[in-house]
Amino acid sequence: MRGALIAIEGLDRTGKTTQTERLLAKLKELNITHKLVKFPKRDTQIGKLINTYLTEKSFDLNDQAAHLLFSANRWEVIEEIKKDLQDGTVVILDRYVYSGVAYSAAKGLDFQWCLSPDIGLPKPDLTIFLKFRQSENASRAGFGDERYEVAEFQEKVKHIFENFSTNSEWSPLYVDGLSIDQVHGKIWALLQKYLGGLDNGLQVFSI
Ligand code: FDM
Repeated sequence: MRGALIAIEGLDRTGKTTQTERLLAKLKELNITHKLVKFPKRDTQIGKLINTYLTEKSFDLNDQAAHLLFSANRWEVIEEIKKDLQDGTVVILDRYVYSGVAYSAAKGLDFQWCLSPDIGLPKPDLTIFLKFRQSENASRAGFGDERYEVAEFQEKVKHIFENFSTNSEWSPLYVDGLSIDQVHGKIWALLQKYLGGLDNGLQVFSI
């Protein structure tokens, strides 16, 4: 039996990181072998460049080059993730291919072009997409610190994320008006059937 690949996606400040932390604490409490990979993974060579790009406005890259770096950042760690899955570890991804496509396509790059470098990467068994009915995330604490945290841009990203809503593994979760505990409860309920190990192979992203 292999471990499940679970992605948590969402716009900035939808509570993704808080929820991921809650989820990890619960998995630990239940002794379920698990691992978190947060993309961009900022501690690799490529990840360091991405971090500079995101935090220093003077570090200019064209949109295509930036996009390919984000994808390369996934490819550089994918073998390790696959090995963990084979060993039965549940791997939680905080952002993945969907963020990659949505943020770059929101800048005006072609959607299919954006997906191309990620073709062949494993598809999550479940993707939980945290979202607001209203564009409430712009008012949340900390918003505006990094390159992409501009309300108008976030609206575009949100719109492009919706292209994935017909994917079979996609589970949108509205967080408006819900407490951290309530959102956690919903995430936990969605995860149940993936925690005991899976015997099917991993699917991959394709055009
Ligand atoms: N982001 C993230 C991208 O533009 N492309 C990607 O492939 C990924 C994984 O990086 F604004 C953007 C999304 C976000 C920024 O992400 C940093 P975190 O989750 O805020 O660290």
